[in-house]
Amino acid sequence: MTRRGFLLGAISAGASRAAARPDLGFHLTDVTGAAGIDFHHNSGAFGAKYLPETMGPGCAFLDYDGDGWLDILIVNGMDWPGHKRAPKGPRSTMCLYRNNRNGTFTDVTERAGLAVEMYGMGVAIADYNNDGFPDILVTAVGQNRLFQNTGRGHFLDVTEKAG
Ligand SMILES: [Ca+2]
Ligand SMILES: [Ca+2]
Repeated sequence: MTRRGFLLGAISAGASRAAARPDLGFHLTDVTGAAGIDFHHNSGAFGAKYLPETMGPGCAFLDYDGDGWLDILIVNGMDWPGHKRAPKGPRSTMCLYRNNRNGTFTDVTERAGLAVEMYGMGVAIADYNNDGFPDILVTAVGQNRLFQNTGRGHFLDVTEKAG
């Protein structure tokens, strides 16, 4: 069998499986852009093929401002040291999107104090200091970071203070 024949067969088999999918009773529509989410993951990839580059960023739903509506936090990576793509370009940081309660979100990363550049990988949300406001732990290549929710729409990096 030639490579072309193999590929055509694989494509044909995939199309047959797609056509045979049962009706699940619902349909999903991509509303990312319409909802105001404009996030670009920076894996820092430049050709060395480091393992962290192969993984997507972590994401969490949390109600950081306590209004009863879930907000979205998406973790980001960054350029590797010595391989900055655009030396004076925008930094890649995690993004916090506040729920506008109408199906859209607003990027509040800067005002929330979360425009911090790090090679983030995952995220956990918990109220570590039991004040009623969810806090953020970002796992990263290098130092993990703990951000304490002040309850006033802002977070403080308390990594060192927390030990
Ligand atoms: Ca909220
Ligand atoms: Ca808290």
